[in-house]
Amino acid sequence: MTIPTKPIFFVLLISFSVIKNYAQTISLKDAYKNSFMIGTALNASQIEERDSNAAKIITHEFNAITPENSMKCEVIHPSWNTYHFEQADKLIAYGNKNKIPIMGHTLVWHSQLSGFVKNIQSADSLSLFLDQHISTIAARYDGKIFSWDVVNEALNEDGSMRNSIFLQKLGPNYVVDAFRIAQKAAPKTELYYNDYNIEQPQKRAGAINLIKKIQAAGVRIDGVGIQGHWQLGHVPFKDIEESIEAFSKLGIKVMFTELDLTVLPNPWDVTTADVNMKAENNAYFNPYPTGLPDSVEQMFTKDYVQLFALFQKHKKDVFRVTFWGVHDKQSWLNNWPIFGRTNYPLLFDRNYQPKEAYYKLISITK
Ligand code: 9MR
Repeated sequence: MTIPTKPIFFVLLISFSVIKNYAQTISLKDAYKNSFMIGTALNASQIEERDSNAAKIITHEFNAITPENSMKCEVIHPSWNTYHFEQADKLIAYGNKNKIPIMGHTLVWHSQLSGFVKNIQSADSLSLFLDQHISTIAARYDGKIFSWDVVNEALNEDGSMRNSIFLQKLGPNYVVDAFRIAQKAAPKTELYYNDYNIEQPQKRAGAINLIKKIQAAGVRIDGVGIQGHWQLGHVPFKDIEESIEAFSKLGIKVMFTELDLTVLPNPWDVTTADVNMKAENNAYFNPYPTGLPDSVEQMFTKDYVQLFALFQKHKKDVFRVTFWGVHDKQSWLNNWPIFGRTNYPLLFDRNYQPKEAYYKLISITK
């Protein structure tokens, strides 16, 4: 046996101590069990347990799972009267086997719509689609999943209704109609409105109006999901706190449903999660292709700690916090708004190792 040279010896020592610490650490879900659920989004390979490293993290850390894409229209309902339930059914089986509640995502969204929906011309046909799509899918999974994001991203930044195909053809009441259809098809499933930037005052006011409108129509809405795609150094803590207070006053659950913190420069002045906005890659916009500098990692830890301290402060009203992915390598933020960057937005790194922020989020609960 050769004696390891010093650097290798230290690398081994450090990695053993990280593994040892991780094995000894209680999980996120246990650390926060008296506060709120801790969830993650799963991609298709994770649902099918083809990602064995992620599989261990998922069952150890999380007590809520959201399909990142498997229940979206283009996957589950590719053409009129044709449904592909395979991926969603696998998710149900995975949730049952591991006893993890499933948060359905999403029934009505202008993005990732199937081609046939985009080509619908008449209001009558679109209304038929809305009814059939929601009734069929929501009824199939009623009692099998915990909740649905019934409508996703129906608002503009100024709080007005987004000019989607649904608004254009059906008018602003389509949101109330969607919840009405869902409540009939899925009496045992919680029903939520989900959107990004609704912590920001103008858009928040729009969301509050929308929720009040659903309630005034006598239709059930159980919660609101603030997505939480935020940027390092610019987390809007004050807006987040005011939103928890304002939304919970409506008598509904408040959740953070797609949490991640991008550490990369933003090509625009605005914070957005609009998947239609894209920019070109270059070295300026991809500054950390081989690793995150310590100084940035420290800011990252600090922002996450401040955020979870805020969630903890409002644990009476915060029902769930879900990360948008298990580890950095799978994050949508590597490819949006610029394709092919190296981003570091989650608590587990590209090698499935927990970051310092992970340990700190657990230690602040003690
Ligand atoms: O994470 C999802 C990514 O894999 C898809 O390519 C993308 C396409 O629209 O959607 C991502 O998830 C989105 C979510 O469904 C709704 N809010 C914004 C999320 C990030 O784009």
